[in-house]
Amino acid sequence: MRVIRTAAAQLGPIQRSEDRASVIARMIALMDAAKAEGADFIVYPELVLTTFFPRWYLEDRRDADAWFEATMPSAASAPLFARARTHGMAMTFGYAELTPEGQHFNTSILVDKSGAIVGKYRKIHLPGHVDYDPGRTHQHLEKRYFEPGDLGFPVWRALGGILGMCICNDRRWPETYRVMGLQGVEMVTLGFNTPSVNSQRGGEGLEQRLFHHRLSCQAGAYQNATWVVAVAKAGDEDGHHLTGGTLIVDPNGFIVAELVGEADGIIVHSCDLDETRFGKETIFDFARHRRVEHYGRITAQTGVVLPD
Ligand code: ING
Repeated sequence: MRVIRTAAAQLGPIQRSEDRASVIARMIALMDAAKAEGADFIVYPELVLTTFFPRWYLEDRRDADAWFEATMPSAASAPLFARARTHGMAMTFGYAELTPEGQHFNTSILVDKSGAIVGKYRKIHLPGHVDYDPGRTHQHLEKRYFEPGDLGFPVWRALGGILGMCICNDRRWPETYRVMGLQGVEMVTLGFNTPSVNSQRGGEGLEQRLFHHRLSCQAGAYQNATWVVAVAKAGDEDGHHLTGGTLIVDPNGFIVAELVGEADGIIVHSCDLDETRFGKETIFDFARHRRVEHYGRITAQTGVVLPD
């Protein structure tokens, strides 16, 4: 048994007017609740310190820097790191990273029980578009405000196992999980901000979005025999609704816990990393079953090459 008692900590809506101190206070309250349920690891959403700002078009991208963190821990998030150390609780959370060189990433960090940042991931699959798109019911400007991640899909030895991170749209791409699966990952954590309606297909509503969200997380977990912990920022932000769907998937692809509603809240589950062994040693024993000589297109091509 190698159990990580894991809390998935959903944040409800963060309005554009809400400041970081208020958000950090909400995150600390969730951490206290997780501690009370015996958690030793807490997973927070993507871009958790601010509203989901890629919905807002700004002519001058530099004006968006107000939503970024130039240091981490930042002054605003220091109380969260302090509380985590007090609780002896490891954590992950997502934020907008502005590097000293002036680069912009949609980033997630892994912080160990001592409060040290032991892992960093920068979102690779950026959805949306760069310029204002009048054809959309709402904007989704991640390609405007962020660069694609430059750290690959790393994993880290932490909390007695092998952990990895991805972010939101990454969960829809099988390559994300497989690259970590090929490194033996036993738990993938991810945060997400998912608009409840498709800005290009009005008929696609909340239930379809939640279906695709669960499908993506369950497939990634099953096909790589890993736990997946997916945590929403949910609810109505300045009139723009984000889905809930915070959930924990076991290494066989079964959802073992899902949070109902769109407010701040936690689900806590004892995730035994040894439950990954059966899948990794039988149906998804990559060394015995994969035939890489036939997979060339996956890295040779970016887009589709149609037959003659
Ligand atoms: N949000 C959405 C997500 O992947 C999206 C964007 C929604 C893409 C639905 C495709 C379909 O959940 C982020 N932040 O990636």
